[in-house]
Amino acid sequence: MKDLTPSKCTLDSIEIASRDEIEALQIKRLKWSLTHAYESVPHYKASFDVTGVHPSDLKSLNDLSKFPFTIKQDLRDNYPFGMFAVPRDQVVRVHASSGTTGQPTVVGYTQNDLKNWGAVMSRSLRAAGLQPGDMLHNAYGYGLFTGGLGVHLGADTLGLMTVPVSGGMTHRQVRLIEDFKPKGITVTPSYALSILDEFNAQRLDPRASSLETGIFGAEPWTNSMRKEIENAFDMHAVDIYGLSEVMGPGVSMECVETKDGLHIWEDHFFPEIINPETGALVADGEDGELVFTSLTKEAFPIIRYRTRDLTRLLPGTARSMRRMQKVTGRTDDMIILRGVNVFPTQIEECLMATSGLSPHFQIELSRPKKMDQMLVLCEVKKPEIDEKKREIFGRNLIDRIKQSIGISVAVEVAEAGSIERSLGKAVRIIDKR
Ligand code: DLL
Repeated sequence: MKDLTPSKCTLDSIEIASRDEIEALQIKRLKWSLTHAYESVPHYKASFDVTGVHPSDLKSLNDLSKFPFTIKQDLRDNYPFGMFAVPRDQVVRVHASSGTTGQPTVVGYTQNDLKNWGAVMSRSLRAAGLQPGDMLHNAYGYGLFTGGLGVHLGADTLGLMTVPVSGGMTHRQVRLIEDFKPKGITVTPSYALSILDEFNAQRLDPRASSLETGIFGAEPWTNSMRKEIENAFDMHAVDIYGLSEVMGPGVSMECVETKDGLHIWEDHFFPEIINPETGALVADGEDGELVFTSLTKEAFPIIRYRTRDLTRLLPGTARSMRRMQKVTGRTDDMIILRGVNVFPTQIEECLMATSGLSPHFQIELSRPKKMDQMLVLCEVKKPEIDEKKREIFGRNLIDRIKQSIGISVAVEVAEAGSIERSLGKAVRIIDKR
């Protein structure tokens, strides 16, 4: 793999500013953001008033913890445009969540918001080793989902040549990578695996492709998966995080030179970590739920939004801004199996460490005889593996899960290609309880 470390002189000065400078900017912007939300969004006025706080109570960054949280239900209750803080005619773009688990949530952007999104997203692409003039294959879905258009905006800002292929038609994805020879790819890690399968199906060597860096996010993935993808394509694999309520992709980004967690673009998004049960703030370095407050957003300011994503905050390394560790999972994806907390990423770790199995998997939960049971559905890596061998691989996985997570599960090892392939975010859990 080539060294893609960006030259320091290409970075925005704030990326390598002192902590004092960053915090001075944050407090100034935070005061503006709280006031803007309070004065322009009835929901925030009501929730601040009920809690007995006013934007003028914010004297230091620590005072933010006095302000009330915002949760997904608040956004649903204000569907579609009730949380917008500017007149409708200043909103130049909307995005929305899929709404598969209830009322969709709608977010909006002013012209200035798009400019800022383009700036943080462009920073993220540069952190992955891309430079103006490079070509990017963008396989995140275009549409209401923020992935495709968000990345595209950053790529335009940085000056990349973007191939806006979106998700799906995997055969064509491989064709375009072979013919156009992009340097970078933006895609969910699970869909990257489907593209990898297609390379193999077409008897093309993915390591010989032009790809040098891949920017993977929108779903949790492990360091074991990073190794798998890096080896398969002979390229760097870095993590990108974001959520539509806060902006979209580009809230935080891993740097290609360190790959040690994601630097949060703290000049636009202020992070906190709380205990998900009590809501109390926890110190940097401790695990908990990530909470974000936007510092510059005009159309859709968001105050202390509970992301439900679990991680911890760490000091800066490649950049001055704090890092968040790779997200382990969401509070709502946590499976409690006979008293043990389990995340799909832990199953992924075990699967990747078991030889003979492909990285595609799903988890089926059922409750026969009032006891929760977990069945891990996976498949062999290579075609034409006989049943006896499949049984051995399955047993190995059962043992590994028992040893490392401490739970007893059932495993079904199917033929290669049997597990449903992802075209975007993978569906990991099938809950039949
Ligand atoms: O997934 C935005 C995005 C697009 C991020 C492309 C990165 C790349 P939503 O659809 O609103 O937005 O989903 C947000 O996805 O709260 C996390 O649970 C999860 N998620 C996003 N990025 C990561 C990541 C986009 N790198 C939700 N690791 C978030 C783990 C992630 N989970």
